Amino acid sequence: MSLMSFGDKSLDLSLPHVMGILNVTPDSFSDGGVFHSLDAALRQSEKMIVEGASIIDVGGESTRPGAVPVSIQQEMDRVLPVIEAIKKRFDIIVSVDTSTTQVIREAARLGAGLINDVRALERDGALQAVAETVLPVCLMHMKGVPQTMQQQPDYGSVVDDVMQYLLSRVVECERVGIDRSRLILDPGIGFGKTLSHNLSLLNRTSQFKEMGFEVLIGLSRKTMIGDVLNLPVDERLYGTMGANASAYSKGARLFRVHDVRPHVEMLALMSRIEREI
Ligand code: 7PJ
Repeated sequence: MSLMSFGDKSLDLSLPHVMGILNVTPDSFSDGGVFHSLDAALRQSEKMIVEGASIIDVGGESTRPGAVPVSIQQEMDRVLPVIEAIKKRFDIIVSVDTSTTQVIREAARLGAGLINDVRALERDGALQAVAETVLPVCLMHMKGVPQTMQQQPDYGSVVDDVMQYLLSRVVECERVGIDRSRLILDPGIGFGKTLSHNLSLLNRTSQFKEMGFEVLIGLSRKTMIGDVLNLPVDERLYGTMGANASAYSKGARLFRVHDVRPHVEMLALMSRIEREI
């Protein structure tokens, strides 16, 4: 057992867990933003819960390459009613995919169980906002900003650079009183990385785990899958599952995906085989 507390619930992170993606942006690239309305968001949440998701990740800011920034008020209006409605209706951990201090505060108040920040709490006040809760936080690495991050990203050694960055954010978290037992690390697949960078990071997933942190991987339907297979976004499920299976075998235990049931079933087999001696 390796229990981590997510607000009012806990997960055993010796087992794999699926985090279902719930985009509440009008421009979400792979689901066309069809879950913009509260009703549709609740239906999609219920589907993912029935399919075995352990966490629903609610995001109101598109961070796809080239996406335009969203105002704080817009993000609050999109995300908070959805979090509140899911917590009222279902017995599930809700994660909030945000970098915005006000959203972190309000989401925590409404019962969110995880703060998922693609900017690793770099925005003003974000560290403090998380420190004022008891929630875990996923620190993701991104090089640059979404508008321009895919324009010739460059590293000395991508694995070392990403590791060093995340460890520097761990130090900042500890400085404000966020214990390292609350931290989850994510190499940030597709965030300021070439295909080769993404593949190297996945190949070395175990290095992040060996630093003593739980690892979350988000690669569902991303460009790297399309680049390897030469397939459009709606045909990337099998590739996504292969890459996530690899990450599982290298120690990742949290998987942020669009397609919940296929991953729950794949990971159930991966996990059973690993545990049978
Ligand atoms: C990630 C994320 C990821 C974490 C997005 C997309 C882009 N959060 N939010 N890790 N990606 N922790 O889903 O294509 O990789 S948004």
